[in-house]
Amino acid sequence: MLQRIKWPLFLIASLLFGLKTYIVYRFIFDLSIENTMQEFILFLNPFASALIVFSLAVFMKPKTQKTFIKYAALIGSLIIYVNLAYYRNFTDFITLPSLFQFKNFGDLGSSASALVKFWDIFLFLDVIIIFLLAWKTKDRLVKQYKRTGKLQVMALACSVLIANIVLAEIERPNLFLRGFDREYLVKNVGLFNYHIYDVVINSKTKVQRVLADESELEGIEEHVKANISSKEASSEMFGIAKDKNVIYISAESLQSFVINNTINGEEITPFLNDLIGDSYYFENFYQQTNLGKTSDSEFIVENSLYPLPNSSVFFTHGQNEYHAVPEIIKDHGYYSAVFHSNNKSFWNRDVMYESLGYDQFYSESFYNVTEENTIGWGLNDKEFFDQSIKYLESIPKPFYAKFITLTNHHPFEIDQSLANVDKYDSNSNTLNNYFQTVRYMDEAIEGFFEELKSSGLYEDSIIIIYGDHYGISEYHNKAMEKYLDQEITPYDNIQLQRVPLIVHIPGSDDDRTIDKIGGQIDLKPTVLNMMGIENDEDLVFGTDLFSDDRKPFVAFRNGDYVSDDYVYTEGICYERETGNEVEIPDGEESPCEPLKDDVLSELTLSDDLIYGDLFRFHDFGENKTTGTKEE
Ligand code: GP9
Ligand code: MN
Repeated sequence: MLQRIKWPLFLIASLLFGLKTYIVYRFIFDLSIENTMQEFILFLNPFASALIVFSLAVFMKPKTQKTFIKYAALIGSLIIYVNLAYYRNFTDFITLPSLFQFKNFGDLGSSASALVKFWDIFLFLDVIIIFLLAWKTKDRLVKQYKRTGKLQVMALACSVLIANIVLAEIERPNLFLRGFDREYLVKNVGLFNYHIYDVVINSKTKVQRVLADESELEGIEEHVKANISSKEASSEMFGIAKDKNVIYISAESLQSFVINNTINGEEITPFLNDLIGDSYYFENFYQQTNLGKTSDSEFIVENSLYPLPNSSVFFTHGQNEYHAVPEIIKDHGYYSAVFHSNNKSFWNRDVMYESLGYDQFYSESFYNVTEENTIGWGLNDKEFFDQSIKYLESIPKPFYAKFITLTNHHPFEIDQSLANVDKYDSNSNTLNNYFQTVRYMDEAIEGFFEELKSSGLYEDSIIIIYGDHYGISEYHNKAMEKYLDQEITPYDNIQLQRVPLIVHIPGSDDDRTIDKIGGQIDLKPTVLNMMGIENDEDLVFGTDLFSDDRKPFVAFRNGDYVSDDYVYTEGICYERETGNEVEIPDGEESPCEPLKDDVLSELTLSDDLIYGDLFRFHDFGENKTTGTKEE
């Protein structure tokens, strides 16, 4: 029978190994496949990787080819297998840094029986066949390739790989830039390309870190001292939330334009509108995220640093030293937890949350997620809050808890039986759908408030709700113009970056709508001040939103900014109040000019801090986090 086999060994190995890898992805790893395109990419990528590696054999002498193919198959299989053992324990893929965390392998060792199964031997079936073929067929399946033969083989391998990458990029735009999730990477480009990506990203990060030294910190410390920590925090709000639970709700894709607005005469967010009447509401509060979307908003809010320009900082700098709120408040007796029913490795959260000092992450595996209670990306928000309450009740008090909603996520599709407002009617399905999922989230948050009240947690808590980033991108401006019944200029694009910020303090009757400008970067100093935790030696780029002594601008990642008087975007200076372009007489400087450099230098300082992992050198003073303001 062996006599009948005529295909070259590298091709047979590619097919066998590719097929095995596909079977492992599809049936052994728990990768979620949502559509046929994803299914196809998952099928294609194992063959793409296998072909690229095994076809290198054509550049070798026949004898060496056999050795190369055999050991490439063996090593490749071992890589898959070690990942599988790791995955069985951590439901995640190996990262370069995790290889150096020996505690992980300790964990693996203690449960070896659960990780290694008898039938795993079948995962090496392809290797066994390849070894047998190499042995039994003598040199029949290997030959010396001519130049054109080599080129043809490589062209085939590269085309399959390119097809794979192009399809992956279509399925997940900016996959490599943003990283997203190890599961996404493996699903789209395969385990081996994921490992290459991981090694490149981590090496780049490590090199930057090694090259950085303490001296770089000076400029940053000076800037922060001169421009930020010298500002007075609000004395009126200082300590108002001392020893209270702090509950954050990160409201997915919630933009300010829906607040107090209607769709076909119906309020879109009736609950939030009511709540605003009983809370501090910041109506000129801007989202400042970049490629990392939700994770960027989390990063900004917890650290008061800017997101990175070219990557998701959660993904590329998840193991830096930070001085985030969860860590700071630990010394004040706080327990911290995040609640988010998505895969824990999405945005590298499982790694980053440790660096931020979170005590507990209630990710998808803590929830009962079924087809019936899923909307779009995962567990629907109502179930999410429902199922979270028992965990919230059980954690130590006072706590700092962050809830990240999911239902109001692009493409905002919802079963019509669950929709309590109409769809909009425009050329954009995204905008048309948006109102329904926003309403759903509004109802879910309302339900959560009720549950907080009935569990008795409400009175001892302050609740902060903010929109994480835009939901409707500029791409949908035509439809937006129709909905808002106005032309959308670059100025309006900036104004549409406003997201609601609601600070609700149960029992307080000093509630108002505040029109001062502010951004996500300001939340850390604001909240710490409310908690009565002084923060003088910290390195932050935001100032207390309740204070009148504030930094004069809200910066966006691309250098655009908003100040009290102006909105600067696309190189144009607008009056903030009117949205009119500022007329600049010939020879005079634009009034937007002076702040432009301040904005850029602040962004650069924040980047340097992250790239160099400079917090490791910063001296937080004697009372690193325990200082309390003198009365
Ligand atoms: C994913 C959720 C949504 O876990 O936070 O992420 P996004 O796509 O908005 O960044
Ligand atoms: Mn989001």
